[in-house]
Amino acid sequence: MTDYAGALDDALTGVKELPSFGPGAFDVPAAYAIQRDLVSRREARGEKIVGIKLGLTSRAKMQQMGVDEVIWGWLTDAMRIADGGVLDLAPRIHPKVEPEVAFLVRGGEIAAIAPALEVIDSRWLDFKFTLPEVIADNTSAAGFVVGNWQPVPDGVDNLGVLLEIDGRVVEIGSTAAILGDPRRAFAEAARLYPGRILPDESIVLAGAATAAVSVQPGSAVRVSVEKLGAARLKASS
Ligand code: OOG
Ligand code: MG
Repeated sequence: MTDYAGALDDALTGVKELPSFGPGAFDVPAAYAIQRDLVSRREARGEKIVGIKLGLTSRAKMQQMGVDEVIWGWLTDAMRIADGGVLDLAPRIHPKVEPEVAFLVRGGEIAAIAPALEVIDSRWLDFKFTLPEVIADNTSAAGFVVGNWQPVPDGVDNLGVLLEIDGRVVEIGSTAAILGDPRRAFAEAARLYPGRILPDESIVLAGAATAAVSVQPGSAVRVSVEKLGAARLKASS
């Protein structure tokens, strides 16, 4: 049997793309088992799980990626980039950024919200994959930035979202794009999480509000979410 987790881990650590195996190679339950195996390899290298991310919670992303189901993956401490910090492009294949919101978990509930940026970097060739393949690849997770945590303001279901690169607006959206309300993404995360109890201090990324945009060397990336503020990163040159 093909060692899919090994092949994906080699693609990750070797910074090389893996061609899709095509439809029917493995199904969604098998994909989550491969994902778990892949992330266990990262844990064996010392990474700690700090939360989970949802993917394909917006129509823009479903259309961009050609798949139509909410998916989820793991976030580790090694993926975190400080707000305003540097995204090292050396270990990346073809990174893209997307605007998100993040939730902080306490007592199984939303304790705080923050504007966030996700860096995705599919290990699949040209970002082309089947639904099980993107799940197996830990839903393309590669990095994330969380802005300032704050109490959830009234009404987060229709906040304006801007993605800017080098001061130019490249994507405009609304938090309404995230399952109608990003809090719904949080409920989905709690439903999907093994055992259904998200540990305290977990971070949940709700999913992108717009399509993702490629990152170029030296680019300054900023996401701003109405009422919540901004989160930033700078790509290495
Ligand atoms: C899959 C990851 C999707 C999102 O926010 O929708 C995702 C991909 O687009 O490669 O993170
Ligand atoms: Mg995302």
